[in-house]
Amino acid sequence: MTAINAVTDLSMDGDIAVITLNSPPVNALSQAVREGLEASFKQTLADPKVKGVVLICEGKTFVAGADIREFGKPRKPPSTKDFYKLLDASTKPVVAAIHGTALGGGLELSMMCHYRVAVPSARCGLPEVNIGILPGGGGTQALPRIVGVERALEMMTTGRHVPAKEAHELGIFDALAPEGQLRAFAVDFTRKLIAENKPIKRVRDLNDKIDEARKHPEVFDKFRKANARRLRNMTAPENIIKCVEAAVALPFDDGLKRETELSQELHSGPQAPAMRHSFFAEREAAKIPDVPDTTEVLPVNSVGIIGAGTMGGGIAMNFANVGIPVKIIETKKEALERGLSVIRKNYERTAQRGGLTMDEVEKRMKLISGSLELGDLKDVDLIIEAIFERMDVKKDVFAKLDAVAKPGAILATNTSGLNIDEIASATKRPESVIGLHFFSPANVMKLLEVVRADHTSKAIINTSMKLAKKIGKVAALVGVCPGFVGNRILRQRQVEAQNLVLEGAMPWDVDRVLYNFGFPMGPFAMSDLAGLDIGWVKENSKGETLRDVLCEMDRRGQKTGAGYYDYDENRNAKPSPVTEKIIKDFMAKKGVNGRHISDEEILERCLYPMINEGVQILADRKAIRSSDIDVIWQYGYGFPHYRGGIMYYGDQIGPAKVLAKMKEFQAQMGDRFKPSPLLEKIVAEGKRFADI
Ligand code: 3H9
Repeated sequence: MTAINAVTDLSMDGDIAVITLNSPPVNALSQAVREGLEASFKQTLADPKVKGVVLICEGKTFVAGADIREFGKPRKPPSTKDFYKLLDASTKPVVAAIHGTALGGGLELSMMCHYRVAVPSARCGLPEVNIGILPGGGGTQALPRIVGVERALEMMTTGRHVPAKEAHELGIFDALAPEGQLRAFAVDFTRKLIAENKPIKRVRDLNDKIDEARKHPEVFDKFRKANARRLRNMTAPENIIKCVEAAVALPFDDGLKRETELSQELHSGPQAPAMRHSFFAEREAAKIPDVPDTTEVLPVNSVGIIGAGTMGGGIAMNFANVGIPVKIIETKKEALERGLSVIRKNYERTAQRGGLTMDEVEKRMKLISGSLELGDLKDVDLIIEAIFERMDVKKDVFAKLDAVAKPGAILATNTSGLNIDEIASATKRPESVIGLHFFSPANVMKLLEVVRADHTSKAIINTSMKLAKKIGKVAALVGVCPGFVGNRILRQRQVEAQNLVLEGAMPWDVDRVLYNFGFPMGPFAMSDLAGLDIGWVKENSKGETLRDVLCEMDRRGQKTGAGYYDYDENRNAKPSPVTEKIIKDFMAKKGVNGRHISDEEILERCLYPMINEGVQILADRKAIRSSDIDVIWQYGYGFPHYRGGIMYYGDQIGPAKVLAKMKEFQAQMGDRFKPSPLLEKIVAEGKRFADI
């Protein structure tokens, strides 16, 4: 074995050269890796003793892409596109041997090689769109030549990780190797290519899939139209589509040039840095300063859930999905059966859409059992309480759990805002109590707020953060306060949305502004979807708020066919004259003369109080860093990723402007706009929210 540089080795297996990259954690294409690759390709391709080359990686993965940490800085040569020239000129076969993930620049590098073999557990994809850029290492020109235009557009605009079996069927991987035998398989594969005199397969020469699209140029506009809603406001997908148009219309090298231009456009725009921030924010959120990675992780091999309602059922699915058995406890047989049947229906719906086989549905359902006895949770490692939000009832449940659960079991509550210290006080083991706040629908939403109470042990915090990753969630650690971090900030927006409506804006005006900003829906559409009657009690309703009046009229949202909006039979929303009249009556009663409210004012009044609350949350030490708040709002509330998160957005506007506007609104409308003292302080010190 010869070391080419610190991250690249070269060894010979007979007449096959094996280039091995070893650059933890993910073998990203840092400058050192690019230099190592260039030197080893040059050396092996020029060496007459070498008949073929295998490129393989050490560690947990093949190359997972360009080194994102180098973005935004001047890039030094060689670039990955330089490898095209080397490999295209080669008369010896070069085979990429893939395990883990071949992503972005990693997959591009492998597509420059002449063949690709992979183990069945490998995945591949071009996920650049998720960081606001495009596959700029030739991927937009190479992939359509292998998988066809439509599939390439789908892969590159979703950034999906394609499993090995599918990649093999699509022709991305030429062969699948037995698990654990990748190197030997790849060397044999290369030897066989040579023995059988197989031609060198250069992606630039593949034309049949491109020819197909030349006959159907309408495919691009069809794709744009079909995906308009999903891709709205984002700049990267449109540039990706343009690159693929170039792949179809231009010779390969001209297509590469066009790709570089369109890639540079994205790198210098605002969305790429925002999405890069999101990428690192998500990974940073997993790090807890006083809970090092070396902290004990408790085994979680079984889970108990109290409550078979929508939340309990959704939470249960997360664990069954990763093979952890779950026992759901209910007080009544009918409620338990109803809950289990909803879970089954959810799985079956996924199966109908092709997301699961019926075998997998049955396997997962077998992992979920029900019981009416709390005592049946005596052996489980983690218990999550998911019943309705009443402190007295939760305390009662936790006192009972204390008597039943085994020593060391994690006792979690899914409360969305109650005081977890008080809940923990019902037990004799507050160190075992933690909040695991899932978001609805719990089997879909990616966010998990892990809520640290006063006495929660570090082992339980570490275990919860690791467990979140295992079940596919993005976790952020927050402190106990009403609404925790996400809902505490949401409250600001909800209050202001209501105020705007009582001053002259209509619900659909507020919704339109926030939708256009990039949220999946506005606050009123969201209330209609969730149900206006959540937390509404008929007996106590006195028609004092807009919501009271709507609920009293049985306009309780989408489920009743009307709420803030009117709905047709397909649940399409229409502005409602009924709601408009109620609002106008309210305003008349209060003597308010409605005025036109600009879109700018709507946006500022909804968003700036949220940013201000975020600052106060940091002052109260209820979130560790401002980027954790970004993660929470992106994954729990649909804040657009391409804007980097609510606090990052605040930094782009500038803390000084946020403060000035808050003061202006405070003077006009009162102390609900009172700036946080910390906001005043960071503006005085010329700092950013990210510095807090
Ligand atoms: C690209 O390729 C552009 C090209 O088209 C242009 C021409 C070449 N760079 O996620 P994890 C770090 S754009 C730098 O917790 P997992 C990450 O920050 C790129 N660092 O592990 C973390 O560091 P730390 C296209 C990276 O096992 C550590 O690795 N590729 C990169 O859950 C572990 O990460 C992508 O977008 C990187 N590319 O998941 C793939 N990737 O420990 C992005 C990771 O200090 N990466 N790190 O916090 C991923 O999707 C996941 O990291 C992966 C592993 C699935 C690979």
